[in-house]
Amino acid sequence: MRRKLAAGNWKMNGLSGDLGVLADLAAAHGEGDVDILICPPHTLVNRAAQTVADGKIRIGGQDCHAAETGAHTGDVSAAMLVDAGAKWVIVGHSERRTDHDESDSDVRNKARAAIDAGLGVIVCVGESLAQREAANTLDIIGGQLSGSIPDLVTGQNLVVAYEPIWAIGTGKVPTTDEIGEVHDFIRARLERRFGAGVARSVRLLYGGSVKAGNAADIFAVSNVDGALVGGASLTAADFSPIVTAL
Ligand code: G2H
Repeated sequence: MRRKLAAGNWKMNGLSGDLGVLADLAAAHGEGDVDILICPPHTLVNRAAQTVADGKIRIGGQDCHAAETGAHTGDVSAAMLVDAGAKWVIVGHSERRTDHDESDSDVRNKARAAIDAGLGVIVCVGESLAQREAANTLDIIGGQLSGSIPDLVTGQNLVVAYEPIWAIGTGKVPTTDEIGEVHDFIRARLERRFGAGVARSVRLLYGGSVKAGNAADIFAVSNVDGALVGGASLTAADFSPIVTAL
């Protein structure tokens, strides 16, 4: 049985004074059966991890470099995230793919480095509006899955997040049928490549304008095991009802 996962992606938001959200979430959901992961900006990873030590909330990074060390000004390695207390890292978010020109093979190398360092990886995939309108969604997702996921994953260290680019931060959300079609496809592709055991265990998250008002409908879709939440993960008031809906 896959455990449900509510993951918050704070993106480039959050100062140390905002970490009270973690205590609020722990107080509200400390005994629940939903895994909670918060991915703050790198500057807060260590302090966030210390804040939730011994609790059930986990802390993750939003990206890592594929190299272990070296002359990469401004970058952070997977080992650095581990050292700071992270357990997971997001790789291949569409904002990284777009803003930093990251290719599938870049994402795959980052994911490999993260797993080698002992992190779990949340690999993001998603189509643009033009690709959906051209009926290319499944081809695009299939290509991203093949290109971005390294061979060494297990059911425990891989999570896949389906985030249609056109739904990110826009308030637009695919229909539940559209989400279900893509999630079923992702599960089938994982089974074809990694076998039924791994595919059955990998958690599939939906991401893109998830809010308290639409979470329950999204979570009722088959093969949706949770959500990767951006804007609505910044406050406990917004995120807590999403956790409860799982
Ligand atoms: C999609 C999501 C979080 P938001 O990027 O990864 O952000 O919930 O703000 O659309």
